[in-house]
Amino acid sequence: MYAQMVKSTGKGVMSRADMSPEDAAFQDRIDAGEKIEPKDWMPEGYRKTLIRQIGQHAHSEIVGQLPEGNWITRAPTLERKAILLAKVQDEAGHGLYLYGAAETLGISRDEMTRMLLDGRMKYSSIFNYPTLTWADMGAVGWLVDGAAIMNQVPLQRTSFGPYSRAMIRICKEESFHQRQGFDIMMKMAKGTPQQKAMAQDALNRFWFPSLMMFGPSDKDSVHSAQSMAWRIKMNTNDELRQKFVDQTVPQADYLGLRVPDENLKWNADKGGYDFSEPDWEEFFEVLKGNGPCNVDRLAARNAAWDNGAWVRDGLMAHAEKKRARKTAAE
Ligand code: BYC
Repeated sequence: MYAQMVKSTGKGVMSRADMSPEDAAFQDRIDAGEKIEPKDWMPEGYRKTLIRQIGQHAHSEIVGQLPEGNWITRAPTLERKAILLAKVQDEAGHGLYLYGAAETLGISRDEMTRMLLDGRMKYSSIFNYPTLTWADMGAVGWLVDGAAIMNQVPLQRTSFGPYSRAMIRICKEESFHQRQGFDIMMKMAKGTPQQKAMAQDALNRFWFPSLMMFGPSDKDSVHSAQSMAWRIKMNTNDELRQKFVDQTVPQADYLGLRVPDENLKWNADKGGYDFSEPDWEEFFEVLKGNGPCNVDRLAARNAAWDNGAWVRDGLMAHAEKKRARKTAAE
């Protein structure tokens, strides 16, 4: 059985012997590659893990609009502005599909939002880094969306139906995002020496934070083993990180840029690059709220929530009036 073959990383996997008959029947469905739909029976841990992961993913899409939104008014041309605006709007859409998928598990979007705003739910560490120059728009599209795609393409086959269907559409749009980022990098890297230096600087700052997006190393990953047994995750964090490095280094070479890692070296035996681990201490500090932009990001989301209260109240009052009118007419 697939579930029993999964190597235990961090926390282990529930063994067959410890499973209730319902748990075992559920695991059989997962092992047979069946999709789980919202009204199907599911273990509480499966439901909670999905709410945590899909909710965190949705929040990442929403908070992820902030570092790029920062550059919409300062894009260098009208065309770049229109493209960036469309990309940022796509991220809002991704957040909405994902909140919708999580809501099928019995939690409301309002509740998830409250949990983001008071720090009970996370969003991706990457969005706690600032976007300082226009070249950062290139690096974010190329590296951040590139890492997101690497993680999300396998999630199209994840076991929970609504999540896997949301990922199919999201991945199509992410491919466009990554290409627009690479296109900005190409223009900058092949431009003036000053533009090339900006592109290199953006790569220097975004390289290791992008590697952190895949989560802690497998030995420190708390959820990977059980999430893989349930086919919520299809790969370990380290597997995806390695694939990302192997895909991205030749792209940096093509741009004529240098990946900021002295230990980066092709390893013919493993058929992939050896590379330095990110600074995990920094990663866990960012997760605790101590990254360069954590305070700003949460302040911006809290302000958006507070400033939008009148819109939500107005919509609720309108819906209530409509309902009352309909009841009176019946
Ligand atoms: N940032 O046991 P682990 C995007 C937490 S792209 C923050 O390995 P898991 C976008 C983890 O939650 C980004 N927290 O966890 C791109 C756990 O803490 P809790 C969004 C992280 O869940 C461009 C603890 O560390 N993509 O949206 O098995 C533009 C232990 O980790 C991070 C997704 O969310 C991190 N980087 O694996 C706009 C993809 N890494 O919850 C938007 C879906 C780990 O126990 N998510 N943690 O307190 C996943 O694939 C998995 O959740 C992860 C982590 C690979 C991220």
